[in-house]
Amino acid sequence: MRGKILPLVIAVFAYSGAATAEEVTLRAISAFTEKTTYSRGIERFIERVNQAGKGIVQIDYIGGPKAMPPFQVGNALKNGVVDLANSTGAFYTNLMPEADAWKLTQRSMAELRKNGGYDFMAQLYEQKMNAILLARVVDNNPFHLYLNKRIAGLDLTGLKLRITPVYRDFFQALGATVVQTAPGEVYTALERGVVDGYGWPITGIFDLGWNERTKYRVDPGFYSAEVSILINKKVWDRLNDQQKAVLRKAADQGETEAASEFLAEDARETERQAAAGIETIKFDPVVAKDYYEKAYEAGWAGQIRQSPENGPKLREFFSKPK
Ligand code: 173
Repeated sequence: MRGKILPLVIAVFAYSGAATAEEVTLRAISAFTEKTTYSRGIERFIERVNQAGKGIVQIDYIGGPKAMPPFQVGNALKNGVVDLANSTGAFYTNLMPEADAWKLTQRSMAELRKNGGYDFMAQLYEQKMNAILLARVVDNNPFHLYLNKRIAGLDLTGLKLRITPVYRDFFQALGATVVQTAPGEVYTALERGVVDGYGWPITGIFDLGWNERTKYRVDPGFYSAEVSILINKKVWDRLNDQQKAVLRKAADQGETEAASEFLAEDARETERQAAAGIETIKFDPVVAKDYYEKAYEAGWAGQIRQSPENGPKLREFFSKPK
């Protein structure tokens, strides 16, 4: 008797396991403050997944920098401490210097997914981050230099600026002294006069109240801010096709809408800054061109210095011929 029942019991369990795969819950974290501009992409992604993924896949949002310092998010994702992360390449250059090259893209993600640029980066994400980049949820969003002291030209000598790796090579090339901080420390640094200005994209300076401590924005903007949703590769590989499809769909939607939404938001925030009394420092066209070109020269030189092998290839994929 026993010899017959046991195999049957095992067979039934094995079958039910395969037919009704259990709902999986993934843990997500953001390197940016909850409910601010640069967490919006993942927060929307989570809403969509939790809606479409009932009984299939759910996401538990741990939150932003209160839960984990922003510069540690990349490591946590790599090591599987979290399953999903919202971050920008500049915040995990310690693991993958090439990730900061997203800022230098002059092509759309749709183009990069076709021209091999995305695939090339995907290999590096797998090797160095143990990750898959599911979606770039910030695009068409230039960076700017914000100041509390006037400048007349391209010489930033004597100015101390808050940076991340995004701006380091460029601002130093113009003579500035730089100090790296997480976004959460910018307000206090401005308030105490520890810095004379900071780098940040065109959107989001109102999120943490920096508008109160900002006199000038320098135009033109440069580069293209990148924030992306990453998933740990081992976690991804363990998901079934249905679970992957739910995540993919929400990710694709996020990447597609980011490109157009940010264009509109850039314009709105530019007006909002002017209305808040932030003055624009505008160079004449020749100087402006020089400033803009120096940004890319310094940015690519930095990439190539940090990765002599991959830097030049990324430049091929990401740049538009002049
Ligand atoms: O300035 C920053 O903290 C930074 O590097 C960044 C990158 C992408 C979006 C917003 C900020």
